Amino acid sequence: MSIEEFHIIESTLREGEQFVGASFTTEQKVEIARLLDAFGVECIELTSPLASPQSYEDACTIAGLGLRARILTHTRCRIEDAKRAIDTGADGVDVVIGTSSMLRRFSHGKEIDEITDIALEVVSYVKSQGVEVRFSTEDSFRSDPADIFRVYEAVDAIGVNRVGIADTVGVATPRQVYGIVRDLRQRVSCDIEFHGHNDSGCAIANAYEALEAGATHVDTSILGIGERNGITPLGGLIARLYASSSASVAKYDLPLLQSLDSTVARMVGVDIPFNNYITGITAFTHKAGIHAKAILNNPETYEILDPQAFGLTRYISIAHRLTGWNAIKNRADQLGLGLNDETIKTVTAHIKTLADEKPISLDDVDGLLRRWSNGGSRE
Ligand code: HCA
Ligand code: CU
Repeated sequence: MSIEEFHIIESTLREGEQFVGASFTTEQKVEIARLLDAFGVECIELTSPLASPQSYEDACTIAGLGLRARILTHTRCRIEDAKRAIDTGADGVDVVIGTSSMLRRFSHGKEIDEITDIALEVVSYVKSQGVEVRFSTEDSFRSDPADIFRVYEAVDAIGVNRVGIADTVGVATPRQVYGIVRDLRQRVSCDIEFHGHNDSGCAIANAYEALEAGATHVDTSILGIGERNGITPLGGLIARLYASSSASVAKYDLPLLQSLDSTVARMVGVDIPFNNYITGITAFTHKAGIHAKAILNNPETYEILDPQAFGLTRYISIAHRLTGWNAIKNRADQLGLGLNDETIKTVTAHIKTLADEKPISLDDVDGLLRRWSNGGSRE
């Protein structure tokens, strides 16, 4: 299966609403949904319409916006829930049930046979209403693979649109994800979705491995927001996919990532992390002299992501002790100062000495360069 064929299920309006700082108003949900649609995600997942009366109203509103993206609701695997979800007018219902021994014991108390019966009942009901249906098992990686494969095969046999594997607790490694999705790919003919939490920092790698193993859909949220420290971030997944094949993400309006990240950061009251994929303030900043020199010659030396593709620009930091004369020369040229290489090297040495004494700014560097160009010196 080619990794070019994936679909993003953007769950900021479902998993993201489970982030502790998130409490979106209707207007905010509509703004996020429209932005995601403009970006080009294939599906938008919404909070269960049973969560609250407003959640139901908002699901109806978003389903009625006429967006290009498919609108999916998310519910427990129960007929009453599925009915209410269908009432919203959404394109699909994503149902989920816990299959790990822990969830079976401490959550719903059901055995696998019973879970299979319920799954079959709910899947066939949603299908009979002409609506798309996905069946997923919560905590898939702490479930017995034989158990979950049995349920997946049963719902596949009656025509479920998609089955989902969920790393609910962020415990899975990329190799485990690859293994389970590859095995599942051989057992079912329907689409396969992966949903991965980021507790141990593997959410992007796990989503990527799921796609490599034949998954067709991956769940994301903006900035990765969700329960605890969240899930696969949209921007991080895009960075990973772009790094392997920029053509694979050409279907998305990449410069919109910046507005998606900053809009949601503002709404949930956080800053975009400085080291965030693509939109972090330092994502395209280069510092050491050796890096700066190479970047000035050819940005691909130290960049696998082209900032321009995301509507962003790179920045070369030169006011510090690690600076190099090529970067200083480039700055002198920017300022229109015709300094020869020898002088540039002398100024660079002064900058390094000065930076050893105290933090310096670009203004300090510019001042030094100007003084030298006027025939002066450091003093
Ligand atoms: C939840 C759990 C979930 C569901 C994932 C899915 C998880 O409902 O909060 O529907 O595939 O991580 O298991 O987000
Ligand atoms: Cu989750």
